[in-house]
Amino acid sequence: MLKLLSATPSPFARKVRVVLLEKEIPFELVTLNPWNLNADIERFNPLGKIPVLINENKETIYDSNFIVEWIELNYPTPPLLPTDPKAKFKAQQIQVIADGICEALILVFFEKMRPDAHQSKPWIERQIKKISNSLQVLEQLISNDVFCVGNAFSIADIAVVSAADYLSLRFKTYEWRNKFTNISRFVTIQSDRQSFIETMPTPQAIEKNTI
Ligand SMILES: N[C@@H](CCC(=O)N[C@@H](CS)C(=O)NCC(=O)O)C(=O)O
Repeated sequence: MLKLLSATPSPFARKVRVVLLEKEIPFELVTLNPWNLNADIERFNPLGKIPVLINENKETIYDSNFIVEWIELNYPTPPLLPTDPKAKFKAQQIQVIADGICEALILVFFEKMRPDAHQSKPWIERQIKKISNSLQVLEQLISNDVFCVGNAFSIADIAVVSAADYLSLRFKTYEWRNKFTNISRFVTIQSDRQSFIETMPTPQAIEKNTI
């Protein structure tokens, strides 16, 4: 059986969990905290990051985008990566932007965990600008349709919902829903989906002295 190393707040692991649920692929979920020093994820991924998928041959697959491609190749039904080149391009583009928002947000989150005197305000501002600019682009790319790309549920929808819910979890003061109403409407429409309900992000305690 496939095994997924995951963490409860992780938007990247969530994308993979949603893909596995949507395709009804049985898998063992192993929940870790990648930030804790004893998590020892390097055994599976030299980058020390989750998600990591371990397949039946004990091969380790990491980086959520690559995991999604691997799953799509091996479990094509239902398709979650469009096959039409233009649609695939748009879906991948949306995924890259949504993931980038999460990466910038992680940097803000950890910078803010430092004592005030050690925080770099320009660094935080730089990351927040990436988040705002990217949300602005997503706001344009997401029309008023139910799905981000064409008429089918895809990785683009999964990536946007994962990023948006992660913003709500980690950056409450940002109030993205007031600023980006297309994204907000889209996320509300999608929120009834069982795979999203089952994978709503929740915080994990991070040990002191981790960063
Ligand atoms: N590009 C990677 C990002 C994965 C990532 O940043 N994971 C975080 C958790 S949300 C992590 O494990 N961080 C631990 C670390 O950087 O040491 C992906 O898409 O899988």
